Amino acid sequence: MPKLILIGGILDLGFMKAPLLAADPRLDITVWPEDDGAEAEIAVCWRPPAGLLGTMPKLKLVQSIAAGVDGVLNDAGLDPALPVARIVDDSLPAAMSEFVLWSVLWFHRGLDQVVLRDRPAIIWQRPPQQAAADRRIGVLGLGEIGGRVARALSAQGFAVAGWSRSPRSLPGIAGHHGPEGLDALLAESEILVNLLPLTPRTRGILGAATFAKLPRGAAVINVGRGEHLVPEDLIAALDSGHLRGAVLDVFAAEPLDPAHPLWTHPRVLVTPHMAAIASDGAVIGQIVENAWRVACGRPPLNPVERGRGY
Ligand code: NDP
Ligand code: OXD
Repeated sequence: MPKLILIGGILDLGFMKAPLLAADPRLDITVWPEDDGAEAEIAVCWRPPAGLLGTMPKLKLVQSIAAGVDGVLNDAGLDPALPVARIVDDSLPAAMSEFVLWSVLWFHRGLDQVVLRDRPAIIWQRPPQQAAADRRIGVLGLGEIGGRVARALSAQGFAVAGWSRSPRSLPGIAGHHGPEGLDALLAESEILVNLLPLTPRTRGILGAATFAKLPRGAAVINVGRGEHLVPEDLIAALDSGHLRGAVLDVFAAEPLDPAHPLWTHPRVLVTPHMAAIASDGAVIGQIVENAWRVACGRPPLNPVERGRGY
């Protein structure tokens, strides 16, 4: 079996050793930093320290334990020809659809006005209500997860538009694509949901220029990556009244610094990167399957297209 090393930059992945060995006792597993990875052939990673993978000369596969691969692809020393695989699991779009639906309802039903942290507690006042069909939602990213979320919102009756890099045709979803398609989507989005992967093109996309193109009173839900958001631009847009509120699940540095102003902003809900968590069975199963594939010289499950960056 190929030598497998567990690497977590901000999280010790040593806890995965026992379930991996339970799934297949023949696996040869070490944990970074006790092992420096000089002999490792498969690196199983969550946000490895920058530059580390480039120091492991025998790697045949980099396996992300997450759906997002930004944390491994931003390693300048990574051989461009090295295969990278991610987790694709049906539990992710299902869980993400629940989380986004809840966040959308928070704004759509005006709960953000009823449960505001900066208002006196005892006020009997109904916020205005409108039909789901009249609520326009824009979803950035129509991939494995974003596409399913867009369809779940549409099935709930919302007017949904989506944005992707290449043209995507999803039943009931108004499709936009490419840089030239973004402004049209933003102009129509009362609630903007971000489910893009983090790449050089999407970093900082939730910033002042994007917010200015949203209708006044729009809300933002960020479940992609923290680096998509420019926090000071969000706070400025909220404080000016241009944006109504935000639900934020992901942050550039996690856990979010206790002193960060987003924690206490009255129009922001912070959640701890919980929107969608792949089942242990899927993560362990895909790692074991890919270890065998490497052993047999076969391509991995769920490979990432290195050239496009996601
Ligand atoms: P996919 O790779 O399947 O889909 C990505 C989508 O984004 C595709 O539709 C793609 O377009 C589009 N896209 C990529 N780059 C651009 C661009 N420059 N302009 C326009 N559209 C672009 O990703 P998933 O749906 O599986 O996951 C999305 C992200 O969700 C992950 O990368 C991760 O960051 C995040 N995530 C967050 C979780 C959480 O708990 N908060 C849990 C799981 C994932 P095209 O269709 O043309 O390829
Ligand atoms: C993922 C995540 O990418 O947990 O899977 O964010």
